[in-house]
Parts: sequence; C-alpha cells; structure tokens
Amino acid sequence: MAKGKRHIYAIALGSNQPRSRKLTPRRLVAKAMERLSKKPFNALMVSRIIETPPLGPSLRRYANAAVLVETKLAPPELLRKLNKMERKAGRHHHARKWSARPLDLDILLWSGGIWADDDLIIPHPEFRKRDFVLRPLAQVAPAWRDPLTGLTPRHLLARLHKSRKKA
Ligand code: A4P
Ligand code: MG
Repeated sequence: MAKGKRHIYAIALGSNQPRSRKLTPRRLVAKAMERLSKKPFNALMVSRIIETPPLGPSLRRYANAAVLVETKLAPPELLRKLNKMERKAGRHHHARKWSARPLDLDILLWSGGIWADDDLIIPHPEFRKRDFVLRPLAQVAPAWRDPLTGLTPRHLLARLHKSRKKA
C-alpha cells in the first residue's frame, strides 16, 4: 500500500455509563466526536446523537452516533487509537462482554473494503443487525455499500425491519 495513503472509515460510537453527573453518556459521545474531528482522524461527517434502548443484558439506555473520518492511519493503527480513547474515557477492557461502558468505538466500514485478522474485522460483523448503528451510519455514509452484501445503510435498515416483522 502506498505510504501516506488516505483511508476513509465509518466509526460507531456508543455509551451507556456516566462518568459523573455532568459526564453523561450523551456528553461522553459528544466529547469523543470532538476528538475525532481533529488530527489524526479528521472527521468529514458526524451524525446526530440518538438515545436507544439497550440490546443485551445491560439495563441502561445508550447514546449512539456515527462519524466518517479521513486519515492516514491504517486499520490496526486506528483500532489502537480508538482503544486508547476508550480507556481514557474510563473503559476497562477486561470487563464482562456487553457490560455497561462509558465509551465503545467500533470500526464499521473501511474504504479498503475487507480486513480480517485476530484483533480486527471490517466490516464490523454485527453492524447489519443493529438499528442503533445503521440509523446514524445512514446519516454520515448514505451511499456507502457494504462490501459483503452490496447494500447501503438504508437498504440494510429496511431489510432488518422486514426480518423483525416476520420473526
Ligand atoms: N474488534 C474486532 N473487530 C472490530 C471492529 N471492527 N471495531 C475487536 C472495533 N473492534 C473490533 O471489543 C473487543 C475487541 O473487538 C476489540 O479489542 C477489537 O480487537 P470490545 O468493544 O472491547 O468488546 P465488547 O464491546 O465487550 O463486545 P462487543 O461484541 O464489541 O460489544 P458490542 O458488539 O460493541 O456491543 N445497545 C445499544 N442500544 N447501543 C449500543 O451501542 N452496544 C453493545 C455492545 C450492546 N448493546 C448496545 C450497544
Ligand atoms: Mg466495541
């Protein structure tokens, strides 16, 4: 890959654990979006922040959003930086899967298409099943087609809601 090549990524943000009275999930997501607007991430688009009911065992509602960034960081480097941001926000990675978290940053899509190693899978394996990921994604990347299905976020949303009605 050429040195200095630019990559575009769609990143999902989630939070359902306040750090203090002021640092609510919504505020934690807003602060992470501010950080992602700066170097080396350079956000191109940010979604609105939505409040969503929890999927899984956690009882607290989530704040969710998505950001489109343009950066020279390759996928493993971006993941490292996002994990660092999560830790700074008070996230402990040994915590139980799906436990409440002050900040969760997932890489959804990458301009390079598909990536898969032991630590990182792009497209994010669960994103097609999650309304709280697809709705913000449709705001920042409406025309981006999932490399596995060829579908846009809006198509994936329509498919998700159709399959729910049948179930
Ligand atoms: N990893 C692999 N691929 C990726 C990727 N594309 N992006 C690895 C980011 N990370 C990726 O992640 C564990 C490891 O996954 C990372 O270290 C990385 O190497 P994690 O975030 O520590 O794990 P987790 O969050 O405990 O589990 P998981 O499965 O990521 O949880 P999810 O899937 O993120 O679900 N309900 C609502 N309404 N809104 C939410 O945002 N989120 C969750 C968490 C559950 N319910 C929710 C929401
Ligand atoms: Mg995660």
